[in-house]
Amino acid sequence: QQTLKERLSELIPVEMENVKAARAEHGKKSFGPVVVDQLYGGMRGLPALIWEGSVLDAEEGIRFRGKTIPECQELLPKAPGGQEPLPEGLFWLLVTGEVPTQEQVTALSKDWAARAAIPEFVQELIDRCPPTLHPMSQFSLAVTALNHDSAFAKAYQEGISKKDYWGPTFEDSMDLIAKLPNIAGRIYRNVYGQGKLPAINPDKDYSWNLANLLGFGESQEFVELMRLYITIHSDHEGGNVSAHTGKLVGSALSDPFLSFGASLNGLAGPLHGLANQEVLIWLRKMQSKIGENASDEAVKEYVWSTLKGGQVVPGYGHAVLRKTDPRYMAQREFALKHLPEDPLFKLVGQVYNIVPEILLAAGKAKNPWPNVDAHSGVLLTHYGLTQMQFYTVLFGVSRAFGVAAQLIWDRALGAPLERPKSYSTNAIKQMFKDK
Ligand code: FCX
Repeated sequence: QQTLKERLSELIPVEMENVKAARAEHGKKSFGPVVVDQLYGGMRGLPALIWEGSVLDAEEGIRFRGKTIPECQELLPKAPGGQEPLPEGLFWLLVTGEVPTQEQVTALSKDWAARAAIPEFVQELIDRCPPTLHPMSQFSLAVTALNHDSAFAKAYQEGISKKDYWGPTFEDSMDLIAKLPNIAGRIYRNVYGQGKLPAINPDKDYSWNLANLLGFGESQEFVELMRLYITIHSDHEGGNVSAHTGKLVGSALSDPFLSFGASLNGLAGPLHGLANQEVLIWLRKMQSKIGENASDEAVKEYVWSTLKGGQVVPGYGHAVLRKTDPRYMAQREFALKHLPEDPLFKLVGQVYNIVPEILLAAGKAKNPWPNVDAHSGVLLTHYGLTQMQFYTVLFGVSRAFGVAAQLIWDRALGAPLERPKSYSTNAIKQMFKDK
């Protein structure tokens, strides 16, 4: 049976030809005009990047290599007795565009377990962080420090040829993903005082090991949740802050650890990945203000008070999506199956029935529907992972899959340094003054 690296080495020359052909045929075609408002408006809708792993449709949501989330749930290999896809298979799909066999997925689990140890100085670095330092800052610090042993950085210093960049990038990407559970687990246990970190079990899958390091290895349902969670949070095409940052930094030939460390700093922002923490904080504040089992009227009033206070309703809206996020729906279905009576899940459902109408009435948000972050915290809370400040770390573990897959392809296809053009307001005024 072929390893991922062997399969990749076959696919790279084919894909190089594919890209060459696409550029020869379409290279000079136009997407249409770029207007000044797009420069001021966060580049919304500006076609600017190549991202192979996934493409987002505003109405339908994400597809990983052309496959919807329900299709991935159906097609990707599962753990014995499990129903959710193994993220190992999703990574294989993101990298190759192909669905792996059960054996190939098992081999990836073993490979990652073998690479999982983190250097002692990184352990010490994490241990020396004060528990008051946000888990995302600790996470980013530790990932950045892994650059110490980067195969790519070393090969570059030794004068590696451009055409071979992808090899050490692949090794670093595999190491990166493999080491994240040990980093996340260590941060969790340090900050929340949950005892000593257990060892990685080489006979178990990635999600089981992650769950176990966090102290939830005994809960089959939590392990299943992690499999689903990592799968749906892995990738969301290239323009979101964490994905784009990773690609951008990687374009300077910074190694995957430096690139993904930068991704994490973007994911840590409240309009992006930190929103899953913000949702839970917001729901808890709501409960303390209007009580549990509050009426629809009271919830409505609370939502309006958030908007009137000049704050966003966390977990709602999206820069690109215009319908309910299928990642929200996948989590809702998980909840309906495993925790239909959970009071906080019921509140999330109640909020879902109320918020979109209010956001529409308020008339600003282009998308009134919930995104992925509106649901994840409730599931984690249900199983006892109640420390909201840790939630974005799990998003970060997942997002490594998508960013790493693209970094490998960027180096394989010789993606150049990113350097878009910027203008000052005065330059724009000058440029268009007579037009
Ligand atoms: N609550 C209140 N106001 C909202 C809103 C919300 N949930 N969503 C958008 N708006 C407001 C914007 O703040 C903006 O107001 P302004 O004109 O005063 O600046 C206006 O509506 C237009 O914004 P819009 O074009 O719809 O949205 P953007 O593309 O600018 O921003 C995000 C998209 C996601 C940042 C925005 O919807 C938001 O702030 N949502 C809440 C935070 C959140 O859930 N983020 C997570 C997103 C994602 F899933 C992830 O990355 O994890």
